[in-house]
Amino acid sequence: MSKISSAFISIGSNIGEKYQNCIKSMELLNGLNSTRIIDVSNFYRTKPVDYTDQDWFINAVLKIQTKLTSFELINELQKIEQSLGQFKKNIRFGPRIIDLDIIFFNQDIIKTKYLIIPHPRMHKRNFVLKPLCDIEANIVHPILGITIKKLLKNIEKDNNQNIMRYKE
Ligand code: PH2
Ligand code: MG
Ligand code: MG
Repeated sequence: MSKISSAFISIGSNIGEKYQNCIKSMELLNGLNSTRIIDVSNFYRTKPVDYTDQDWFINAVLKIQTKLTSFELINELQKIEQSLGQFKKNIRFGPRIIDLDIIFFNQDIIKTKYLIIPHPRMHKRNFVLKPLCDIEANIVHPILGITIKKLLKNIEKDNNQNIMRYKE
């Protein structure tokens, strides 16, 4: 029997039918034999961070249960991105049809060239912390040792990171 792991996935889109791109990626993820989506945050319209000369994003966070390892999971996520037309682009942090990032995988800490978990910028990003808080505000960041609720509070003074509820 393979071990069942819990993971949190951040989803984002800022090209084309952004909300529909998110929904399609969720259907593909939930369609894997190995993986079930067990919770979905609210959806948000968010101002771009890091690379600001691009359209606003739709962002959300999913909680999944999976029989995959973290490395198998990132491969599946990349296949889903590609099936929606998203390939590696030149602009770092630039526009994308769909972006599926592993935020947490159990309480694992992984640092390889290919995969870093927890996601190395998640603790600074409103568009990850806010939806993550909708699902599980008391989960503890395995490296920083503080809750998501606290991390969100730490950056909420940063008004530059605009985020608002999105309803279809
Ligand atoms: N993703 C990025 C860079 N900047 N900004 C917002 N608001 N939402 C994102 O998902 C996002 C971003 C690179 O993955
Ligand atoms: Mg990303
Ligand atoms: Mg990514």
